[in-house]
Amino acid sequence: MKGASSPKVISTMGDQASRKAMESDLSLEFLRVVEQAAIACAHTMGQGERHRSDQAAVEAMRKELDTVPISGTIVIGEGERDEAPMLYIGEVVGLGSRATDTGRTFDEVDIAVDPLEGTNLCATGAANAIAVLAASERGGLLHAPDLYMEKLVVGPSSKHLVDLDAPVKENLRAIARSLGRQIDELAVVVLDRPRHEQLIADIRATGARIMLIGDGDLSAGIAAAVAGSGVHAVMGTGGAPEGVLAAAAMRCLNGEIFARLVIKTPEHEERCRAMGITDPTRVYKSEDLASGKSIIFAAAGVTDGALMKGVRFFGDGIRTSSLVMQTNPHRIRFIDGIQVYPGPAVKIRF
Ligand code: VTB
Repeated sequence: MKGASSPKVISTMGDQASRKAMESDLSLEFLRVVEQAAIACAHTMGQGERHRSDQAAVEAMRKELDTVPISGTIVIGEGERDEAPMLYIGEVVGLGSRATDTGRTFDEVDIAVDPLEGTNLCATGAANAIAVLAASERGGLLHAPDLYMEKLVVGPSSKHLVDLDAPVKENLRAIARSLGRQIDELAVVVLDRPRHEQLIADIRATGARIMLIGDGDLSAGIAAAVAGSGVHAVMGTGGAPEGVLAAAAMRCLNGEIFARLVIKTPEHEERCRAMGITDPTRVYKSEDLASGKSIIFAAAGVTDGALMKGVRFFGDGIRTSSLVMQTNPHRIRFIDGIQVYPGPAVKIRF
């Protein structure tokens, strides 16, 4: 019988086939997913309504994801099933989530999303809000609980020289040495939060420069892993789910995140156990948080940032700036895209 009751066809070809799918140009499919999320919430920029901004990004991302030829499972999303109507943990997305009788097979892909990283940034029109998605073959992204996570993010030259438990001074000395500069020539990004008072004092005591940010340690982490961005490290405590997304980006950029969950109560412990995390004191690196053989990472700028411009509405269309990366084949693409409005006299600027 045709229709909604037909069984959906999901590939069970195993790891290798799933990785092959990841190596095909799924990355460009994910590009349009983050582009659409970025455009939707960019319409709300500066309106002072963070929830509306987030909702716009979530709805657009969910809708676009359903056109991607995968059987995707959200492993990091907007919350548990009872907390979030869309993009909740465990939700199946993509063409494979729809009943089909075509016999077409879809590969199984795990997906981590942050449809709007920096809801406040978008709501106030501040820099560095991005729409983000990471994907891997099944099982390749840690199912992180929505807790805080201590993080240290650095680029390729410093990654073998720092330690999450080393004093701030030692880490900054090592980073400066690896980059061939003085400590007071470094710029460290820290979320501007009371919990970082001591960390900020410790960094200041070394003479290193600090960029305090209101939100968005994920885009700061990406910047830290890219030479020429003016960011040399990210330090401090932020969200664990975004730590997994940062790890996926590090896998592509050859940077490193060192991370440890902040577990303060028995309830936190229980949440970790429920997600299969047995050693709560573990220091994770990017290979642990995003262990997949094939990783894809896609981000689109919502507001202007260090690596991507924000969404621009120019009358004849919409211009977006995105970063799409993958490990297999290892490729980084900075993409400047234009969605053109219909009309006979449309003008495109270089
Ligand atoms: C936010 C956000 C970050 O962590 O700070 C959040 O800006 C958690 O911190 O980008 P608060 O509860 O203090 O706001 C991030 O989402 C990601 O790490």
